[in-house]
Amino acid sequence: MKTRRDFIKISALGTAGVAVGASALSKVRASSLFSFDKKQPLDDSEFERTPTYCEVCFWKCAGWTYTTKEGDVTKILGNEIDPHCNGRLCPRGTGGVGMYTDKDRLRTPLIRVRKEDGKSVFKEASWDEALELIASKMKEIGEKHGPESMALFNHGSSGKHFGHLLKAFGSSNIVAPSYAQCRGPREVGFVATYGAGVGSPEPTDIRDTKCMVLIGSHLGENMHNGQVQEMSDAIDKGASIITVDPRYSTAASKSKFWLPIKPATDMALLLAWIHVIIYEELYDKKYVEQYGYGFEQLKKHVKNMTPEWAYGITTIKPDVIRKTAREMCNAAPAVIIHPGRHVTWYGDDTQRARAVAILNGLLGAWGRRGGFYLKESLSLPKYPTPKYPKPKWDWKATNNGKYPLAGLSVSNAFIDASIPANGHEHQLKGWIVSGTNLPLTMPNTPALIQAIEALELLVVVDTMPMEITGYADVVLPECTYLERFDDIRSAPHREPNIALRAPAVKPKYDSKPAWWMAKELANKLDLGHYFPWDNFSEVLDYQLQEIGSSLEEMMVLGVKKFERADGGLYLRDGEEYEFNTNTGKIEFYSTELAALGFDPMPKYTEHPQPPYGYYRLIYGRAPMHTFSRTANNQNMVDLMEENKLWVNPKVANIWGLENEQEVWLENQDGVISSFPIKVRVTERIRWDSIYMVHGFGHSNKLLKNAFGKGASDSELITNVMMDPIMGGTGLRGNFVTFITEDPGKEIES
Ligand SMILES: Nc1nc2c(c(=O)[nH]1)N[C@H]1C(S)=C(S)[C@@H](COP(=O)(O)OP(=O)(O)OC[C@H]3O[C@@H](n4cnc5c(=O)[nH]c(N)nc54)[C@H](O)[C@@H]3O)O[C@H]1N2
Ligand SMILES: Nc1nc2c(c(=O)[nH]1)N[C@H]1C(S)=C(S)[C@@H](COP(=O)(O)OP(=O)(O)OC[C@H]3O[C@@H](n4cnc5c(=O)[nH]c(N)nc54)[C@H](O)[C@@H]3O)O[C@H]1N2
Ligand code: SF4
Ligand SMILES: [Mo]
Repeated sequence: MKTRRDFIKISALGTAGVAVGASALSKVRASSLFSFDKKQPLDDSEFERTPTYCEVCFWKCAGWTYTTKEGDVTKILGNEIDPHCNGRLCPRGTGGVGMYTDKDRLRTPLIRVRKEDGKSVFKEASWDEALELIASKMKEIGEKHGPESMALFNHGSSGKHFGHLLKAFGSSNIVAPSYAQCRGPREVGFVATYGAGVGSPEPTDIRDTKCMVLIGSHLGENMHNGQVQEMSDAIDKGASIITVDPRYSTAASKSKFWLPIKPATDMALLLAWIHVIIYEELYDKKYVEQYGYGFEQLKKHVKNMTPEWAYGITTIKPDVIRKTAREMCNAAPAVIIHPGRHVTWYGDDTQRARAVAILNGLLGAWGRRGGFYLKESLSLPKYPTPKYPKPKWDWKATNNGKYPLAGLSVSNAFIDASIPANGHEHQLKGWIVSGTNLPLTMPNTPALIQAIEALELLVVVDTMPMEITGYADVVLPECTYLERFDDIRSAPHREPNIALRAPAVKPKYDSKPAWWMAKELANKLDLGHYFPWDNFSEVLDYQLQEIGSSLEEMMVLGVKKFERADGGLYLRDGEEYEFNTNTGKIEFYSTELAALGFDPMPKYTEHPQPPYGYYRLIYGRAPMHTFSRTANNQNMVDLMEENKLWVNPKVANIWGLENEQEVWLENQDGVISSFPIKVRVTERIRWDSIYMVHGFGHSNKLLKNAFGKGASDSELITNVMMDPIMGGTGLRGNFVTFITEDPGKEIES
């Protein structure tokens, strides 16, 4: 029998530095190499089932929480009709039960009483006491500095409830690191090209693709469910995968071509591909002529960007660059140059996303079967509440005149605007933080700490005692997603669809749902009229009735699909289509970037390479963990307890490093990792880089499973390569060296 671990076991190939053809492994059915829960639904006579959508990551698969008649959660299974998961959850989704059963959960509100040796000492408090304190502090901040100086940092469903509260209070300063530390540059790059962002789930038509190019996008380890399932199916149907990654990823092991690129040089490869496709006249002429703008400028621009030019930069051989370009063209338009998701790498990320968007455009992939489908979602009516007051300033002011194309607020700019010494005209004085563990999420920890120390109020809403809760003035324990209602999930897909999350069990301990906290806080802030419901289920029922469903129906269905309203899933041959850009066309030459003084077409910029004795720090995902949020979950710990440091054998030889040996890392700025990490010597990583899975190295001792396990990439990321176009923080310009003796660093917790 296959165990969950089997699918990530891939034998190491001694091929670092060259492109490889199809390995024996890729002949194995791909679907058997990815692990999903395929168990049949439980017998309904013994169990009750309640609809939910998953909160272990933000793919938000819909499923069912099964409970015994006694009210114990036994299992979570996927909803068969959900297009995000097709009835199968990933290991983290089924393991979500562990979030509910975690013994280390926050149990009661906490108020900080003092700091001892820089560490917070909390006392337990009643809800009334904790909320009263927050409300009085918020009022004080509002009166002293204006309501706009309160900000919300959030990730996930709970943030929506606090967002509503904050807007009612008079501030629209709401931010999520999933923009400027994640997919922001991709959205901006695609908007500049197609007038539309990519969004989530990505409208990549993977199931029907004939060729998919993954550029540092490691689907399979990046376990976004529907995409990974479709990729398995596409491989089984003979699609070729081209993976560009300095590391032999799971995806690389299933690829026809693996291009072990020198990190930070992807732009040169992309430009060389564009060169080949244009100069070998392999692009989609009809499509480019009908929909494209600026083709001639692009052609001139890439004239000298030959595969030979790119070889010297990327270490990818010219014939491999040509071969892979032709591979894409042979499949076009059923081809996807995947836009990636976490794309804040080197500071020119919007421009790299532009190059990806342009390449897709040349191949006619946008709006085509096997390329990108035209997504559609249902917009839900808003529950009637009073109009929000108009803030005097908003998040754009926190950018201090920078990042003109930021489409959403920029978390690092919020941090800058919270540090008084930066002298911003518009400063932030209080934060509510919900569902984001900033110390393990934001680069440049010293700036984060400086900002936190200057705040007049820091409220943290979380389910677990995390690194961020340690800094709070007030901690509010949220119940897990299995214990609460949240907003309806209405995500864009091939067909519009909605999913319901309802509580399967009562909240454990003294934890509460975010909607309740926001409402109670509103009452104390004299804003109760913005929350005219006793239970959030009333809001949901209202919204559902308005679209011809009901809470009752959705409790039975869990997921409901709707007909498309907006035309076809794909562009029809020669169909008129106006893109939402200045020219109404796909802009190979961006008029918007040009008008703002940025390069209208992407250019290769040389980025620093590691100094002697240092290696580039790169990181990524493991299929059984989500960032730092699963590190303490027993179900996930059973599958992977800590991260390891991938080191190339050549490097291990030079340093005399052995498998399982513990090392500490020191970065270019002298920052030393708080914890050691065990070495894993492997050919699967280039010699100029080291790799670790993000989300480990927890320093909060209250996390009994996670404390001190593995190392944190975040604390070593002190050099941030800023994207001037939209404020993204490039995280991959940090270099580390090894320390083999315990440096005796003191750990704060
Ligand atoms: N160094 C480095 N930094 C990164 C990344 C990286 O790979 N390396 N990745 C980046 C990316 S792509 C992203 S999207 C961001 C994501 O980073 P974050 O925005 O921080 O998101 P998570 O890690 O999911 O958030 C974790 C927090 O949410 C809490 N939580 C879990 N469930 C709930 C809940 O139901 N309610 C509440 N209130 N809290 C809950 C967890 O306990 C934990 O404290 O990080 C970015 N930062
Ligand atoms: N299991 C799991 N799945 C997840 C998540 C999770 O936490 N856990 N998080 C989700 C989220 S929010 C996001 S944003 C995505 C992120 O996932 P993706 O967008 O797919 O990937 P990244 O984390 O950016 O990329 C990691 C890969 O980039 C490679 N890499 C590093 N440097 C370079 C370089 O210079 N060039 C190239 N070509 N490659 C490079 C690394 O070796 C690694 O394989 O994953 C999502 N899926
Ligand atoms: S991909 Fe996995 S963790 Fe993410 S929402 Fe789906 S089941 Fe949950
Ligand atoms: Mo992300």
